[in-house]
Amino acid sequence: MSTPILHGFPKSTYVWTARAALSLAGIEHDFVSIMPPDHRSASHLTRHPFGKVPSLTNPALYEAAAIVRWAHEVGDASLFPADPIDAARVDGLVSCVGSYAYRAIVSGWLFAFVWAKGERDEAAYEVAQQAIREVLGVFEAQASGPWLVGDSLTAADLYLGPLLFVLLINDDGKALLAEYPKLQDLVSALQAHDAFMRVSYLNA
Ligand SMILES: N[C@@H](CCC(=O)N[C@@H](CS)C(=O)NCC(=O)O)C(=O)O
Repeated sequence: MSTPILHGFPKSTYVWTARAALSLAGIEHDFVSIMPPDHRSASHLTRHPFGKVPSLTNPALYEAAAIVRWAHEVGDASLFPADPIDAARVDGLVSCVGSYAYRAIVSGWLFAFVWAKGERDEAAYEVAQQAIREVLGVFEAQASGPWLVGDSLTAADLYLGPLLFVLLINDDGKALLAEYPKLQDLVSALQAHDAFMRVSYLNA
């Protein structure tokens, strides 16, 4: 089989998730960096019809979930627990990252405030921080520690982990994370995981 090629923004959390799944599974891949607005180009739309990243070629797959699932099925790492209920819990947490955590941390905090220019609306910033607390509190309550489900790394950790690293960008984010000891332990466990860190957006 030809070498898989992953296309994406170097700093994307979802790209890190997908690359981490390949890396943990022992699937060598090439990474092709694309930057906005190229994710809307005709050539990228052939790879991802909704103009998002990540996408993979060899085999052609789009959406992080598809890439993570393929890595789990064909690679060396088990990213979903064998127990059906635990596997379903992983799916639930992955869905929560896409539906709630990404919005709170990336759209509602990083883009809206940390990277935004101009004077900050402090009341709105506090609301944004509170939205992160609401999401992280749910993950903290459910986490086994250090991993989210069970006693080993799963796809759920590969999804939430890159978002937790976003919080390390400044002191406010670090203070938020410090409120959640099990999630801090998750970050430490991931920091010690070579296959995860090797494809980190921190290296991009
Ligand atoms: N549902 C997608 C979401 C991926 C996603 O939102 N990627 C962001 C970068 S982190 C993106 O492509 N943003 C470009 C845009 O929304 O225009 C997945 O799970 O792969």
